[in-house]
Amino acid sequence: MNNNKYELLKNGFVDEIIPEDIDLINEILKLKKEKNVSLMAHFYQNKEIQDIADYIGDSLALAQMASKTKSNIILMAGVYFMGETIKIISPEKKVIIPDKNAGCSLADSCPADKFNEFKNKFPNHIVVMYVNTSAEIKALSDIVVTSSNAVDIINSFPINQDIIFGPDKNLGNYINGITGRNMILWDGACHVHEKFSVEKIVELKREYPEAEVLAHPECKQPVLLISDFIGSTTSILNYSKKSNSNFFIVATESGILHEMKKNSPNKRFIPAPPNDSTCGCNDCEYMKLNTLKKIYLSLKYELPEIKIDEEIRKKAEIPIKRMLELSK
Ligand code: CIZ
Repeated sequence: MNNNKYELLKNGFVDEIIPEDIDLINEILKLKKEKNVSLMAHFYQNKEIQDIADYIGDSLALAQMASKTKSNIILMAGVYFMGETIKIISPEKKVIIPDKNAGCSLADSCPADKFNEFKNKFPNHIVVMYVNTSAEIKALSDIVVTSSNAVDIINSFPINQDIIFGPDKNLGNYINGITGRNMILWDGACHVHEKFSVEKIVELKREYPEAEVLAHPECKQPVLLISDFIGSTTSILNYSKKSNSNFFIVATESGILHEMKKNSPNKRFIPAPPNDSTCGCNDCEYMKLNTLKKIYLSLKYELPEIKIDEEIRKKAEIPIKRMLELSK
């Protein structure tokens, strides 16, 4: 077996032939215990990953959990910026991810050099950045927000405070509408949330008039306008538990449906369809790069590990800690 780190990670994840009859779940649980690892899984992961995680949640809840856990190693099953966020606030911990290629179209839509030029045009504005960004972008920000706390955090600033918000223009527009602000928006978007088809959702509503449409604020405005409830993954989940309705059309990444069904087994959930698919659901291909096999090998070799330049990490920690402080 070749244990050279470069060889193991040639493709951004550990690739090794494993016996066909291996019980991956059992092996993962054993390694997790032996090495005292916390396995964190985002709501958008495949259900078999969610089912073996120590914690499942949105990026805010996972970052909060990670800073409290006693484990020395955290395996973040999500996308790269989520692992980076955990490493920024818990630098003493080893943070590993199953596949380094699990990126985020939204984070990629905001490169640090271009954003810095943009920011310099508005010297009197504070920079409020959505968590879906690189460590370099967080280092250029005054405060980080997630979709769970964005409205409250922005409302905590005086109404005349000038704000740059990024990278998601749909979320930014939605927050501008709710808070009565006129934040300057970076022109970025999430390729999953942008794709929901308002026509197909309306068709479904015609077929099932009793169904409520639940949408994430990263969706485009026409989808938000026909929704019964708009919120972060956690808010959508909580809404579906409390609502008197028994039927929901869900306009966010379809991984969240697993937790929704677990919490409300007698209710019906269907994914809102995107405009370019026949399968009728909307998956993030980056989130879905994580597999049980990659998790097993990642735990075995403690690779790939997230490393961040210390100067950038220290700068990026300030706006995240500000957010965590305001979200207690
Ligand atoms: O912040 C997160 O975890 C994401 C990407 C979405 C949400 O609404 O929870």
